[in-house]
Amino acid sequence: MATQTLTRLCPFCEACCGLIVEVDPANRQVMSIKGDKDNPLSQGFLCPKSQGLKLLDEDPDRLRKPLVRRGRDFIETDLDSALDEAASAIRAIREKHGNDALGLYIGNPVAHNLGLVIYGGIFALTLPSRNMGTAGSIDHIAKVVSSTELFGSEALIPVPDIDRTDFLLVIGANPMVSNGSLVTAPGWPRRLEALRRRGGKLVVIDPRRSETAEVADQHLAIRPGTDAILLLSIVHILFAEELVAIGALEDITDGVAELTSLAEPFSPEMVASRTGVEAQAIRQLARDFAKAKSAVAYGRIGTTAQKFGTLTSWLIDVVNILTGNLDRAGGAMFPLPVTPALIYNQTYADGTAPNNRWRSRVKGLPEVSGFTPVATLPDEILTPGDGQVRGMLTLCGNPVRSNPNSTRYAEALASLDFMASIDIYLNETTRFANVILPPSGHLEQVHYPPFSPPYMVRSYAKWDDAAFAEEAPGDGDILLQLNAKILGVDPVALEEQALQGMIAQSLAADSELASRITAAACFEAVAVHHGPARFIDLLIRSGPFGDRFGAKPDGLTLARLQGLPHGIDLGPMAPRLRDVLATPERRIRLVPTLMQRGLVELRDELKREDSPSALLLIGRRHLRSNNSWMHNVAALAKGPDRSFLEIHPDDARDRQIIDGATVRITSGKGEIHVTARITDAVKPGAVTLPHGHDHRDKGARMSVAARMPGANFNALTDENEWDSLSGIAVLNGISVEVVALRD
Ligand SMILES: Nc1nc2c(c(=O)[nH]1)N[C@H]1C(S)=C(S)[C@@H](COP(=O)(O)OP(=O)(O)OC[C@H]3O[C@@H](n4cnc5c(=O)[nH]c(N)nc54)[C@H](O)[C@@H]3O)O[C@H]1N2
Ligand SMILES: Nc1nc2c(c(=O)[nH]1)N[C@H]1C(S)=C(S)[C@@H](COP(=O)(O)OP(=O)(O)OC[C@H]3O[C@@H](n4cnc5c(=O)[nH]c(N)nc54)[C@H](O)[C@@H]3O)O[C@H]1N2
Ligand code: SF4
Ligand SMILES: [Mo]
Repeated sequence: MATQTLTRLCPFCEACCGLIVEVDPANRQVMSIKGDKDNPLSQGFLCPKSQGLKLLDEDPDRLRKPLVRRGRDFIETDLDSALDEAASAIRAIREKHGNDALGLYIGNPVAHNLGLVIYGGIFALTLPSRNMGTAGSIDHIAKVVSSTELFGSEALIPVPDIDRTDFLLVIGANPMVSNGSLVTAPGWPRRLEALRRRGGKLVVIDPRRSETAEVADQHLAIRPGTDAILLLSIVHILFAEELVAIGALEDITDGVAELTSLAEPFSPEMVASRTGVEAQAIRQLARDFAKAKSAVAYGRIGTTAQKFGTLTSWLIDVVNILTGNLDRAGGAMFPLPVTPALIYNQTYADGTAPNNRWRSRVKGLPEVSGFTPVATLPDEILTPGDGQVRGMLTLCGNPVRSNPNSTRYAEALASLDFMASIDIYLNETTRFANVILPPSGHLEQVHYPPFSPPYMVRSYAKWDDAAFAEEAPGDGDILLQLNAKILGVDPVALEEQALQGMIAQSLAADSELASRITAAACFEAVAVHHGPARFIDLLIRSGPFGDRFGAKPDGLTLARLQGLPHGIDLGPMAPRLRDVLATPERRIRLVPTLMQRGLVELRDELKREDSPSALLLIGRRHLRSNNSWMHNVAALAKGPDRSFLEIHPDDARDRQIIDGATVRITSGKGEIHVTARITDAVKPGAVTLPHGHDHRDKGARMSVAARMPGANFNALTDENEWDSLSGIAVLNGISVEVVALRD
């Protein structure tokens, strides 16, 4: 047995950890997966999910052959027949009912799959529909909209410089478990330890004493959904105590006076009872943050997938700006990526923001970056009329677990004329498909993280060739073939046309490059590679670290990157906002018009009273889980029930709930039964539960996951609750009643 040792970036989350993978290529076997100590970014860190690279392949339930529906059953078939069946059904729908009748659901793992990102772009361009959406709309688009309004571009999302900051304020994120999102900094435990060792401070604002709060200097337990008013109060204090010092960006920042008066009413005393955080603690936090040598506020899903997601995302950056911490070392910075953002990368054009340009047909949710919020796709499917969705394609998505009111999502999918899925499992969602197209394993595909470069705390790149010969086409290849079949064109021609389009775009935006190289020569240069690699070569070479097609002979090319087993570290973030600011007036808009609208809604919300018996349900993540999947891998799924409700002792006592009791949780949308665990880690009035559980649906084929205890969080969430500025779904701060079940 001849084994080989190769390096790989883990494709399972945004951390992009470097792995050492020992394989036996002849037998297509993975012997071991370890952290790569020589990877400059991750330095040996890895989490248990990394083992999925081996275990997912070995899972007998993982689909290996395409499935097509025949009555109630699926039968296996060959890829060509399955693609033909899908293509002709989709073509028929588009011809009969129009472009918008085909919906596209782009799930989270797409963000980690190069082929799907590149060919997904081609699909969206050549088969346009208003009913395309991404998991971003149940995840982070509130931040996308806030960055667009502040800085003019979706691609300008500031990243916390955690390796150099003196004060890290984490709001609604739990990177000790999630490993970070919208920031690629593998190894949070080591990095947070380093922060403390250099005398820095970590403060966490979270309704739950999370694993990150456990290692923090201070934890402020906030009432769910009230971050925006807490942040407004911090802004109030910064002005009242003359702590505002914008520094280097002052001359390009508008709206300071306006902000002063907007924040005026939000004294800490005024917001204390609503947020559940004492006035003195808010005041001290504002002072500590402002006085730290460098400081950065960072927020994630607890601040985005909530009622005031855009306002909260905006205010986080406002605090960074007012304290002089935007675009400086130790603050919130804009990474210089080796390859640019490939999704959510639009900027203001002719004075118009790349969002809100149109609204969804049925409920009027705003578009962002050309995408409709996925949570409203069931409305588009179930509501008759012009533009009704009749067919769906899902890419790595499980909306029947991940989206609000998932019960209705299932009903909607069941009512479709046709559905196809590119997925590795027959699960809660794909069971509604007519055709399921499974890709080859991860190690049979090349890997380059398409989504993460703009969020890396150091400019970094690594390319992974396939470890095993391909036994079936990869995800991207399947999508390209489907795309070509729907259009009735040759896939090679379709891809080349797209590559030529990207080259033309690059040259049009880069006069220096265009003055030296023709599109044809550029094409020839990158065409030495195959498939999506050609697109990446183009982006690397024309990018800030590239060889600029000969002008910088020492610069990076894909070929050079292929020879670097641990990738290449091209240095820390450096100030750059001045050069890339993309608002029409090339200035920072401290108070964008959109936010003023949001503030009116926020003031109305302050007047609303909750039912006295209601509790506010928020999410929780588990280290060995990945949203709604990886639950069929026994080694990751084993262990005690994780799908329990965390409830504070006071709330449990009021409801006569004892530890370990089964409780019923009800919302306006549904009910579930789970075990209650009493803990003071959660704030009174709040309860926590992980999402993505319960895999017992009839027709799914996940034998391990089906035995895993758990209930579906999103049976409770409401599809009619969204952040009006971005359309992001409200997944945190759900009003629920909890009662003990007596059987
Ligand atoms: N192990 C593991 N890692 C993952 C994932 C996974 O499922 N498992 N999923 C990946 C994905 S897709 C993403 S997007 C990231 C998410 O990355 P994170 O956002 O870091 O993930 P969470 O652990 O959900 O942390 C959100 C925190 O917000 C808190 N919270 C909830 N509501 C509020 C609120 O109203 N205000 C405040 N201040 N806090 C609130 C919760 O208590 C929780 O601690 O994680 C990624 N990494
Ligand atoms: N209540 C609540 N709901 C949430 C969240 C929350 O915090 N609370 N978090 C939200 C967030 S941040 C996200 S990102 C979404 C995620 O929601 P989705 O993107 O809808 O789905 P996932 O749960 O990530 O499931 C991924 C799907 O992709 C398939 N898959 C995995 N790997 C591959 C692959 O390599 N190729 C192919 N073809 N298929 C693959 C899996 O089988 C599964 O069907 O959930 C959201 N939903
Ligand atoms: S944190 Fe875990 S899942 Fe994420 S990239 Fe690293 S090893 Fe993979
Ligand atoms: Mo996510």
